[in-house]
Amino acid sequence: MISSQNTTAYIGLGANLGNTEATLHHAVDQIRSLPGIEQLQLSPLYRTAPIDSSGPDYLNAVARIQTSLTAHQLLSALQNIELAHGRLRPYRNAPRTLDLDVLLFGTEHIHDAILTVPHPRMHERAFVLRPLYDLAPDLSLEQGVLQMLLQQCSDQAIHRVP
Ligand code: A4P
Ligand code: MG
Repeated sequence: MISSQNTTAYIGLGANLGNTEATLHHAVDQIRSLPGIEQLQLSPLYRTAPIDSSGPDYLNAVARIQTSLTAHQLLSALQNIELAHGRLRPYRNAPRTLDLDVLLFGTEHIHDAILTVPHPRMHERAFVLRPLYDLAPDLSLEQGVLQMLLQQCSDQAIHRVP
C-alpha cells in the first residue's frame, strides 16, 4: 500500500570498496528515480575512517527525501539498489560496495524483525551526524541536538571531500 502523504526521511549512504564516489553518485540517481520519491537533497560527501569495521576508508553522505512510500517499502527499494551494486553480506559490518540505511522516517519509531528506526547507532557516528547536520542543522535526535552529539564523537576521523 502506498500512502498519499509525503514523509521526510533521511538515508545514510556508505561505501568502502570499489569506486566509492561513482557508486554513491549512481546510487543517488537510482534513489531519485524510484517511484514514490518526490525530492532528494544530498549532503556533501565525507571520507571517514571505518568504525567497528575494517578495510579502506569509507565515503559517506546523507540524503533527505520526501516520499510517499512506507518505511518498509523504502528499505526494500534501497536493498535492491545495494544488490544492484554487488553488495555481498559475508558478515556483519564487512567492507561493502554500498550500504544504504534508513536513518529517520518522519517521526516514526519502528522496531521489528526487519527495520529499526531511528537507526540505533546513528547518534554515536560522526559519519552520519556530520552530513545530517549539513542538511538539517536544527534537527534533534532523542539523544540530543546534533551539534552536541557531534562533539561527543570528535575523536572520529572525518574529512569533507572537496
Ligand atoms: N535493518 C534494521 N534497521 C535498519 C535500518 N534502519 N536501515 C536491518 C537499514 N537496514 C536496517 O543490515 C542488516 C539488516 O539490518 C538488514 O537486513 C535490515 O533488515 P545490512 O546493511 O545488511 O548490514 P550492515 O550494514 O553490516 O549492518 P548495519 O546495521 O547497517 O551496520 P551499521 O551499524 O550501520 O554499520 N564506518 C564508517 N566510517 N562508515 C560507514 O558507513 N558503516 C558501518 C555499518 C560500520 N562502520 C562504518 C560504516
Ligand atoms: Mg546497512
